[in-house]
Amino acid sequence: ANTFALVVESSAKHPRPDQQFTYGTAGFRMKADLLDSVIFRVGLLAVLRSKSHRGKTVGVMITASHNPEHDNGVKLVEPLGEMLAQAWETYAMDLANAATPDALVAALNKIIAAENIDLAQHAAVVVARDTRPSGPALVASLVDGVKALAGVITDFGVMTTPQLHYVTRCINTKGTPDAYGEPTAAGYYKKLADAYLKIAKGRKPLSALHVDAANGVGAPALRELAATIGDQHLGVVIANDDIATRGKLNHNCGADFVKISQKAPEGIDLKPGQRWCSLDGDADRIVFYYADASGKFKLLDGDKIATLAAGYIMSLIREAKATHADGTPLKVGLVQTAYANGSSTAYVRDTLKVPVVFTPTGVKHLHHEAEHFDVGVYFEANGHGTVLFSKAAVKAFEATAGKSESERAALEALRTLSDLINQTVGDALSDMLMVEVVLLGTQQTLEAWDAGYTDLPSRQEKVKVQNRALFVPIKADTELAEPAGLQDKINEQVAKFRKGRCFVRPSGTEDIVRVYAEAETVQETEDLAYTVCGIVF
Ligand code: NG1
Ligand code: ZN
Repeated sequence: ANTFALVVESSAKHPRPDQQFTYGTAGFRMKADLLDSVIFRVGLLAVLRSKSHRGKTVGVMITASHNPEHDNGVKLVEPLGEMLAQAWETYAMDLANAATPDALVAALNKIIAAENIDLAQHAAVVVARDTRPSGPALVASLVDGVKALAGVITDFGVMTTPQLHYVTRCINTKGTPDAYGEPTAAGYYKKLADAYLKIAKGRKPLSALHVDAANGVGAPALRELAATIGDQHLGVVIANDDIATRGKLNHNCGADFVKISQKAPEGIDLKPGQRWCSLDGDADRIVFYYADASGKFKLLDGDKIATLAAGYIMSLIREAKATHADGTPLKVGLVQTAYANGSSTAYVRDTLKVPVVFTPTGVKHLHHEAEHFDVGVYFEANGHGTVLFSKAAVKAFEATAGKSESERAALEALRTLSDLINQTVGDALSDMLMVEVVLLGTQQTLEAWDAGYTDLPSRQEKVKVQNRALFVPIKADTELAEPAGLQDKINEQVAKFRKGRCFVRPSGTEDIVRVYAEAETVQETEDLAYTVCGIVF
């Protein structure tokens, strides 16, 4: 019998539009109505990936994050919650772009041969989706794909992206020394709440935190989390929590809107003295903000979160006198991208005295680099990031005895932080609690947190071009190798501005080219950004 008879039969129900698909910085992402065939084929790939991991469970998240509601997307998650291995991105594209049934079967056979896959091996897949109206039909396409290769699939319904990463890791580590928690949404809330309460109990609560949930999955998730924690220990007021009305998701609200437009979500009354934050559409990004005494909007973005976390954790390590067993210091490092504000980089290097490493855009790159440290703090300026603790660091926190009360308290705080902070992926809810814990510990206002350094004015623009594939970024996205000569023209402009910095790169999630500029003043920054947009266009 033909092994792939069911694949061929099912794939006919998911016809492929005449279009080239790319697995970019955030998986496959585009208009939702183009995704049916792609997601069916991702179902096939997920089964093969599970088989190649000897039956370990693989995760699939259906979301387009901060992008418009009519978009959707899909990302694969490895068994321990990491992002998909590079080679498999190519396989994903081979499958998605196979133009005929024969080509599809050939692409499957190629993967099976290259990865030495035993088709008789059991396969398990878990899926979750955000609140987009296109989600349920796409989950059905995925189920068809998984079943066409005889895999078993569990649907977790609506979840945040980090929750799906969490349950995937929990399932695969259950009953082992590396067990990560209960593989359910309730288990997730309990894990975060327990860790948060260990630190927050007995501390003077901060004022209420207003949360713009982008009218997305973060709203119900945060409500559950806050209920698990209890409002005597965490006062949250949720705004933009309408997930029922079409067209509201991410619309003039959410972390991306706030970061790019550098203003509060529309329709929100931001009063001086209030504490605010915004999540994005799948709750893996968060940015904070407030209005200063004069009412001016002030943003605390991913760079600010990273410096807050790095500074606090370093002070705890110092206090705890935690080192490796042989007495060598724990290596703390920070990972940024070209979008990090120049002032933040200078602050980390010169004031915090923490090494900074740069990677290309996209969290998979940052995550990978952060793993090289004992405490690796990584954040994109847009608010996506987390803190990774190496096994050696966790061991040091557990093995260090602590000679005084303050040493023991610092060690306990470090252990708790490693539970509170999502180790699989950037997580807005976990990051929110991390920030709260730091601010609780130091009883800081958002204003005091912001005082560490002053952002250089910055500006991000989008330029629609004929073919963005012609733009080839190099040097961690800070320069273009192609089109020939373009980088020289950009450099020529940058040289004219005080503290000027500008780079251009093709987006991995939208059909545009991004232009980022920084300079001494707002006016100069705008001039630089617009001049370079003109050159690119
Ligand atoms: P693209 O569209 O490739 O710039 C955006 C973000 C990335 C990352 C991905 C995934 C910026 C400038 N870019 O990628 O950092 O978060 O989306 O969501 O914020
Ligand atoms: Zn997101």
